[in-house]
Amino acid sequence: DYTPCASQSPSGNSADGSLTCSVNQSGVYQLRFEVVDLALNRTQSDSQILVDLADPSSSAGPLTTYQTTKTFDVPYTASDNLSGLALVELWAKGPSDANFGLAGSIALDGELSKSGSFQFTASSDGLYQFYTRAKDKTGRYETAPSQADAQTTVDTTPPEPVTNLIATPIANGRVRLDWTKTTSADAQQYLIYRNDTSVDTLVATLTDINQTSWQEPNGLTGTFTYTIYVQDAAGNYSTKATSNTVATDATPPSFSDLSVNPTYLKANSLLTVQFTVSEELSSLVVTFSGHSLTCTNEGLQYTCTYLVTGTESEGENQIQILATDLAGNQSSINQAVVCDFTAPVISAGSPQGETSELQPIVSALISDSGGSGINPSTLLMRINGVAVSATFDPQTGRLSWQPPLNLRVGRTYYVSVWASDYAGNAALVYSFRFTIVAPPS
Ligand SMILES: [Ca+2]
Ligand SMILES: [Ca+2]
Ligand SMILES: [Ca+2]
Ligand SMILES: [Ca+2]
Repeated sequence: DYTPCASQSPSGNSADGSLTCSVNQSGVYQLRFEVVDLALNRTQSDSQILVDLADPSSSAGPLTTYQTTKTFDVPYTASDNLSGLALVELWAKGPSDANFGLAGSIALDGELSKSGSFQFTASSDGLYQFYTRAKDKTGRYETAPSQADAQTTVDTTPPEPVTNLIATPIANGRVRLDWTKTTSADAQQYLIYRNDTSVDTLVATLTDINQTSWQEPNGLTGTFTYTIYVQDAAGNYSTKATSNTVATDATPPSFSDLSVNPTYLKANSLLTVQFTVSEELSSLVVTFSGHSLTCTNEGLQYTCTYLVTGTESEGENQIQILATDLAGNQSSINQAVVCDFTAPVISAGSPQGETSELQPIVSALISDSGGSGINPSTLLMRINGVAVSATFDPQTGRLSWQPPLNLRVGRTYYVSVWASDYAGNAALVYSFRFTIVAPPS
């Protein structure tokens, strides 16, 4: 039902004027306009009207903490409950502003809700605060908020670079960098890049801007420069500082053409070790059984010698070669040699005295201690001054010979045996004799 809300009693044949109705709720109202003449004829005219009693609402943001460009987008959201949005305004207060000022306005088309963004251009670096105000289609105008909806700091000023960046090769291919720190108070970190001929590699991010040196954690082999960028909190990069070029060496020297002569050593042997190294050395130590060899070199070729005294320990000994390159990288190799100061011993000649065998096996036992062992090429058996082709059994240590023809009955045979070990120690010559007698009949 309709409720009367306003009336007027004009006079005459026509009237102009207006009627005022009050409502206290937003909504769509049906209006019925009735005109009644003096004869009580009624004319009705219906219409409807939308009453919007609520302000629209809107908000600016969100914004990131920093902007690195003067022009950036300020997002907004806006809504209106009934009549819809007519426009939204951006209000801004910059670092040199006493108050918020209108910074932009976007016309809207009656949407009940809308989001979008303003493009804002700051006049200088500093803190910018924002709010929005919306108007609805009825002209209701959102009240300015008591505080900003969003804020951001504009920083378009890159930090100052570090200066005096110097790269210094230190031991084992490592590199130390030294620099003078940035003068920018808003610097937040240093980004250190290592550059070889083709690739820049981020090798460190330092968050202490008072730091003025840094070292490569690992050794490198190659030629490098380093660059440092300073980054501020907003993300601006300084121009780069570039170091001098450094050549580094993390590669230890290597050995080639190693020869050791002789490999079996007796007293008074001259031990000679020869080898070639891959690069210039800062030091070389060659030891044998706790003794140092004396080395000379021609370029990268070394010759080291040691005169064996015979007081070294017998058996296997290690020659150790320890080489250090100019960067301090070390490598070593070992080579075993055998010291043998003890001559073999020959014993147990057989047969001795009288034998009735006409083709006796003639033999002697040869043993060696000290480590090098019997050298078969030194073995010699002579019978009556004539060398025979005796054979040596390394299992039993026996050197033996059997005559291919019968020996002569009644004759005495004189046997001598010679032997040396691999180190060259010669056994005392061993001699014995036997006589062939007639076999018992
Ligand atoms: Ca409204
Ligand atoms: Ca800055
Ligand atoms: Ca090296
Ligand atoms: Ca020996």
